[in-house]
Amino acid sequence: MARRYTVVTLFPDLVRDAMTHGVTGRAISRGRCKLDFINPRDYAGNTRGSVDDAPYGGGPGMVMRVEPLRASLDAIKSGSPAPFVVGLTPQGRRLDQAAVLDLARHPHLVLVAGRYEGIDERFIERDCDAEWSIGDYVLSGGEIAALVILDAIIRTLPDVLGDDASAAADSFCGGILDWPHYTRPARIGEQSVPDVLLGGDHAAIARWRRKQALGRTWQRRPDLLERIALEQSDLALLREYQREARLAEGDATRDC
Ligand code: 6GU
Repeated sequence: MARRYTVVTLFPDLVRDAMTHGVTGRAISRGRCKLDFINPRDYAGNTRGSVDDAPYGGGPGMVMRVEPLRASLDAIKSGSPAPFVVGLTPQGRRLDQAAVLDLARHPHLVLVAGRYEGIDERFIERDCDAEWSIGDYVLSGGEIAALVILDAIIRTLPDVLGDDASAAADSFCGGILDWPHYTRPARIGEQSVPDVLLGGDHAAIARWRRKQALGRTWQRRPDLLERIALEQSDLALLREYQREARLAEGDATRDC
């Protein structure tokens, strides 16, 4: 069965339009997944008619009301097996590739994009199965977070990427960064492609790539390396990279 994704949002067009491009657009048009939308404004009810209200306790901004969100979920749930409901707010756990792979297992995922100052906590508490954030910065709403999450999930689905190996080789699959990539021409001014990539020795190329991936992770994201146990062969490659990096740094200092 194709995966189903429902976004609860006040701005369905924003999310729909962005999803029509590239990998996600193709996945949808080929029926690998289904994307639909619910606008809480359509469920605002006739008591107040608005989707937001002032915060209890005072302070700036408005808070999204429980009833339109709850009615939105009721509209989705009628008929289908229970979906997994995710609230998107900066207060959620921070998304990473492991979380993406976990979310990708659900046949039906509902992403609730918050707007205004926040969502009434009772909706998060009672109606959401999880609360996720996409990083330590504040967005004006959860729509862009929903796009990020959907893009990340959909590219992991079977038969979505042209070459399944390219999903497996992505940065973070295996917990480290990707190696550097090059294409023609082999030389642009004084910038040339590393010789090993031009040679056709596939074992040497694989070794060079692994070493670059490990080395760049060590330089740029040491926090990632702390979370994984490296095999002896990887440790040896990383030591080699570190030795070369220190030599290059020594050369640079001498040049100054
Ligand atoms: Cl999910 N929502 C908002 N509004 N801001 C964010 C976020 C989500 N994740 C990071 N910043």
